[in-house]
Parts: sequence; structure tokens; C-alpha cells
Amino acid sequence: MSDDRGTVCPFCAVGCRLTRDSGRVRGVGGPANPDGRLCEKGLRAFDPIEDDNRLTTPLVRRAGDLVPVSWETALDRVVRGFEEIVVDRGPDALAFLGAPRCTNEENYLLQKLARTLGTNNVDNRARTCHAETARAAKRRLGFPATTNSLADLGRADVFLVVGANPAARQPVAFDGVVRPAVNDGATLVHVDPHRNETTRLADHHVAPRPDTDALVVTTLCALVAGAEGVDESFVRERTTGFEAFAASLGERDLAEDADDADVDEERLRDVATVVADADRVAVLTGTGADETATADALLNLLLLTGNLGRPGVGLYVLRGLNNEQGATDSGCAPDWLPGHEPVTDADARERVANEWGIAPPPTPGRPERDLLSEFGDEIAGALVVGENPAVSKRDPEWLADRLEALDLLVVHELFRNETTAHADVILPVAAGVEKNGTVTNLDRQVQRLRAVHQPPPSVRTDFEVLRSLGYRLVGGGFDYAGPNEVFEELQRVTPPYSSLSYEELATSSRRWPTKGADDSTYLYTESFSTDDGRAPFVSVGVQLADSPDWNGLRLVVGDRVGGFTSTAADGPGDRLTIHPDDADAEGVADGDRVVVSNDAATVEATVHVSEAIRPGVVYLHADTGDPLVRGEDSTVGIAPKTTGA
Ligand SMILES: Nc1nc2c(c(=O)[nH]1)N[C@H]1C(S)=C(S)[C@@H](COP(=O)(O)OP(=O)(O)OC[C@H]3O[C@@H](n4cnc5c(=O)[nH]c(N)nc54)[C@H](O)[C@@H]3O)O[C@H]1N2
Ligand SMILES: Nc1nc2c(c(=O)[nH]1)N[C@H]1C(S)=C(S)[C@@H](COP(=O)(O)OP(=O)(O)OC[C@H]3O[C@@H](n4cnc5c(=O)[nH]c(N)nc54)[C@H](O)[C@@H]3O)O[C@H]1N2
Ligand code: SF4
Ligand SMILES: [Mo]
Repeated sequence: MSDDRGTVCPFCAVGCRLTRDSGRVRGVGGPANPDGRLCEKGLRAFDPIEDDNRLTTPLVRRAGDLVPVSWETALDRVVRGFEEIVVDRGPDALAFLGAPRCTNEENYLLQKLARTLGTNNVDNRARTCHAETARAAKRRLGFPATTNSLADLGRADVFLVVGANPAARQPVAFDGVVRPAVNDGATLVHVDPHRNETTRLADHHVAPRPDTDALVVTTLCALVAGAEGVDESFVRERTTGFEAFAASLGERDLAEDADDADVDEERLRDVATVVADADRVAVLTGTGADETATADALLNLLLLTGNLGRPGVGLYVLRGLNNEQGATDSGCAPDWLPGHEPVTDADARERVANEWGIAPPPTPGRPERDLLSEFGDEIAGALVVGENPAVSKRDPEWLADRLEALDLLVVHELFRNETTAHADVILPVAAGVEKNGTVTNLDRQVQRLRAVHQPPPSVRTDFEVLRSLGYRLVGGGFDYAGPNEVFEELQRVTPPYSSLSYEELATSSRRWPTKGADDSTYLYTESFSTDDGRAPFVSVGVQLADSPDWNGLRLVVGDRVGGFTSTAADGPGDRLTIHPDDADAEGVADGDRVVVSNDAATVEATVHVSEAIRPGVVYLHADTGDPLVRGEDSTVGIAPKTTGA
């Protein structure tokens, strides 16, 4: 089965197009990969779904065991169970977790199901990676999204990459856009306590203490202001709050801030000069820097230097999952309706109510993190679509208990995983390359998915399952012929999507919000999408994170992998990277087996002495290190592993 436009890679938010001919995966030129390039992962896009372990029949738990049943029996069980919970406990006893691996239409149906049943308890997993940065962008600029396009990114003179490794994580975008620009003379600044593939291309590597990025970036703001880098007309015409911001900068002791972050002030001065002198600066941020203070500081820097609202500048939220942007656009958020409209906004609720015939509840639901805590308590039933909440940067045993405590856990899945182990109903579904619909990548590009692979015979799409559940639990509002009808409804209640067309997307993708022929390459050309059209500065009261115990060793983890996307190249590994000075102080050497521990957990690792990590910090792969970072304090102790213990 092949198609000359193929479909969208299911593995990351870059959104490359691909297809398969005679068993070989092949890139197809698309907006994110114009030359048809794919990364190693994309080339293996079909491997997992052809696994023998694929779920092929619905399963229902009976007397403790999961037994194969018909679709009718499985759906009956879900409908009866959810109805009982709504009657006995009210709709807020239900939780809906979806679906950054699913289409916009599926996400829309999931949140519509939650809200028409009477609860805003709907969230999506993507909010665990880039939530704070996206929220800061929405609050201050207008949309929780990347401001410019990937194609446009190549025009930047300076790339400031903070807490991310796009060379390895968004490889096609990095190799297709950033690398050529840097080879052509653009400057790459990488801010990360640990060297990674991205650092290799960097002109400047700033390695601050973890969680001090807001200090570092605020210091940069002060230095840029001192180096005549302020774009005065931009600040005057497009922003508010500059005076107070400038005053707050004036109060800072730069030498002290640099010292707290433990970065060389001269190095920061060099970076500030590069930023001040550049015509176009783009900021790229990842999971290592997803904090409100950091996002606010980065936005201050972009506003100060006039690097928003024109080509070759802006904020790039380096999203991870392939429809992470679209899941939130479509309304899978407890406080936002489709189009990021607050559920507390009566006009927005009315727009949705006119379409649905049922008004969504006016008070925000709970975010995923809180919902998980309430499983078995306030929450009795959950519908989980395309995510694995049992793996959530929290104590796995505690999570298992929470999932087990639900009266009814329903999971749409391709495979058995840590979450399905606790499910009462498992519904086997089609994978991304087996279905139709739309997804939205990290630069707001809305693309059509096409089924280019045949799913196992008894499997249904998430769309079909959600439509059946909606029809049976709520009624006629779920009577859709296909994804096109859902997309058209989504457009009517989602202003940024209003001028797209499902038909047109079949042959040409578009970036939201399109304005006529203009493809919204960059947002905010004339004004910001805020109440007064201006973007506010946020004055800094930057504080170090609580308990900055710089005497201990701080743990940083990275290279997170989703089970669905991991490849041998991602290999978890249990290497503990440690700076030579710290290795000496701890009395450990390269190759030693050690135990790494804190109040939260104890894990084993093999010492890797390297200057890739800054002093005072040790680095572990997330798969190994995550149990240690579930607490607030990620200070760890190291001890030799005693044999036989
Ligand atoms: N091959 C592959 N690619 C993927 C994925 C995959 O599973 N496999 N997953 C996708 C997903 S879902 C996501 S979210 C993205 C993640 O992509 P990234 O956000 O790039 O994630 P990491 O590679 O873990 O890089 C995070 C970096 O943050 C650094 N860091 C940690 N703490 C701090 C800090 O306090 N300050 C600063 N400045 N840096 C810090 C770490 O050292 C690390 O280098 O990747 C996507 N791409
Ligand atoms: N401990 C720990 N926690 C983490 C991370 C970590 O590395 N370690 N990473 C964090 C990050 S960055 C992210 S993005 C999240 C990722 O978290 P998740 O998205 O929850 O994890 P995955 O295992 O990548 O994907 C979840 C499931 O989706 C299924 N799936 C794939 N396609 C479809 C589909 O079309 N429909 C349906 N119904 N299911 C589908 C896969 O089989 C897989 O089991 O986890 C976060 N939490
Ligand atoms: S960069 Fe991302 S979207 Fe492109 S081929 Fe690789 S995994 Fe797929
Ligand atoms: Mo992610």
C-alpha cells in the first residue's frame, strides 16, 4: 500500500512525511523534510507495529484475568461502568487522559466526550514535557506554541538552545535547518550542564548549575541592555512593563548571579555581545528548561531585543510527541477548550455549547498529575488513550497502586505495557500509520495522516472507538461519518484552525492560524494576541531553586524515551557521568560499579569520568535516573557497590 504523499512519521513532533514501498520505508518531501530526509527512527517507523505482541482483540478483566471478548462485550462493559460512576459519584469522578500520539480529531472527540459527560477532567501527556514554556508563551504572547516556522529558523543569525538536544531529538529539523545555517556562519549557543550532540556544533557552551537558567538568562538581559542591544522602538511600540523590568535588572548583582549559576561572567559577556549584535535571534527550548521562570526570562530576552514577530527570530518550543501541539489545540486540557480558550470564559463556552447542544462545565478540571494522585479516591474511572501513565517520573510502585485503585480503567493500546497491566478493559487500536486524520507538528503545521499500513483485522481506530463510546454515552452529537466531519466541527469552535480546509490539507499542509494566502510563517507580525495587543515584560525576582545544596552532587537526567519510540540507539544505559574533580573527591574511578541514592530511591550505575558534565553535577539516562528525581531535591550520594550486597 503506498501513496505518493505518504503519511506523517509517528515518532516525533518534527512531522516528517514518509511512506513504505515494497517493505522499505522512504521519506516523502513534506514541509518539515522538503528533501525527503528521515532520521534513523523514522526509517524504522513500521517496526514496532509489526511486532508479534500487537494487541488484536479486546480484553476484559474477569476474576482477575484479562480474557478476550467481542467488541460489543468490551464496549458494553465500558459504557455500563462509566454510566454507573456518573450516576453514583458524578462526572468529576471520571478522568480522560489522551492523546499526543493520536490525531486532532481523536483528541477533539476525547475532550468532547469528557465535557459532554459533564467534566473538565481531561488532560494530555504532552503537558509533562513543555507545559510551562507553552503556558508562558500563551500568557504573554497569545498562543501556547512555537512562534515561527522551521523553514524560517534557517534565517536566524543566533540560535540559543536551552535545556535541549535537538541534534539527537529532532534530528531532521536540526540537520536540515540549524546545522547548515551554523556552517554558513550563524552562531549556536548551547546552555546545558551536560555536553551532548548539540554541543558539538556550538560556538559557545554555557554549563550552569541545574535550575539556574532563569538567573543566567536574566544576567544576559542585563548584559545585552548594557551592550546597547535593546530594540527601543520594538520595546516602545510592542511591549508593556519595560520600566519596571529595567529597574529590576538594575537591582541585580551580576557578579553574584553568575557566581550562583557558577558560570564564567566573561563567557556570558561574549554571548550577550553576540545576541546584542545579531539581527535575528531564535530561542529553542526543551525538557531540561521547562520552568516558568526560565520561560519568562527567555521571553524577556526576545522582547528586549525585538526578536519576535518577524522572519528568522522567535521562540521554538521543541515539542516531543508527534501530535503534542495538536492535542492541546484540540482541547485536551483541563482549563482550555479547543483553541486554548479558557473554560472560565462564558463566550467560549457558549460557542462550544451552540455546537454540542450541551454546555461544558464552567470550572477547570484537574491536571493529569493531580488526577493520578486522586485515582481510587476522588477519581473512580479513567479512559486512557495512547499514553502510559504508569511511567510518569513518579514512584512506579505508587503509580501502580493508584491505577489498581480505580474501579474501572479503560486503555486504548497497541501493546501491553505498564498501564494495561492494571486495566479492566483493553481496546486494541490502530497505529498512526494505519489511520486517517490530521496532526499538528512543532511549528503549527497541520498535516493529513493517511493509512499506509493495514492494521490487524479486528483492530479499530481510536476515532471509531471514541465515536462509539460518545454515541452510546452521550448521543447523537457523536454521529460522525468520518474524521473530516470532526475536523470541520473542530474548526467551528477552534479559532486558529478556522480557515483551514480538510480537503485542501489532502494535497497541501497549512500552518495555523492561516490568514488568506499567508501561511502564518511567523506569528505576531503586527501585534500580539493579548488583550491590548502588546507583550508584557515580567520583572524578575529570580530566586535560586529552594535547597540549593551546592555541596552535594546534583543529578540531571536526560535522553528520555517513550517506550513506543525507543530504539537500540536510545539504549537506556546505566552510565553515571561524573566530572574528574568530583570523581576524585568521591574516590571513584572510571568503570567502577556504584550505588546512587537519595531519599527517593537507590539505583546502580557504572562510573564514567568525563568533562562532558560540569562539576557538582552527575548525569544519568532518564530510564535509570528517574526514580531518583521524583522528589523536589535531586541531590544524590554515591557509594561503591559492595559485591554480594
Ligand atoms: N531518539 C528519540 N528522540 C526523541 C524522543 C525519543 O524517545 N527518542 N522523544 C521525544 C520527546 S517525547 C521529547 S519530550 C523530546 C525531548 O528532547 P529534549 O528536551 O532535547 O530532551 P533530552 O535529550 O533529555 O535533553 C534535555 C537536556 O536538558 C539538560 N538539562 C537538565 N537539567 C537542566 C537544567 O536545569 N538547565 C539546562 N539548561 N539544561 C538542563 C540535560 O542535560 C539534557 O541535555 O525528544 C523527542 N525526541
Ligand atoms: N520515568 C519516565 N517518565 C517519563 C519519561 C521518561 O523518559 N521516563 N518521558 C516523559 C516524556 S518526555 C513524555 S513525552 C512522556 C511520554 O509518555 P507516553 O506518551 O505515555 O509514553 P509512550 O510509551 O511513549 O507512549 C504511550 C503509548 O502509546 C501507544 N500508542 C502509540 N500510538 C498510538 C495510537 O495511535 N493510539 C493509541 N491508543 N496508542 C498509541 C504506545 O503503544 C505506548 O504504549 O513520558 C514522560 N514521562
Ligand atoms: S525527525 Fe522525528 S518526525 Fe522526522 S523522521 Fe525522525 S522521528 Fe520522524
Ligand atoms: Mo516528551
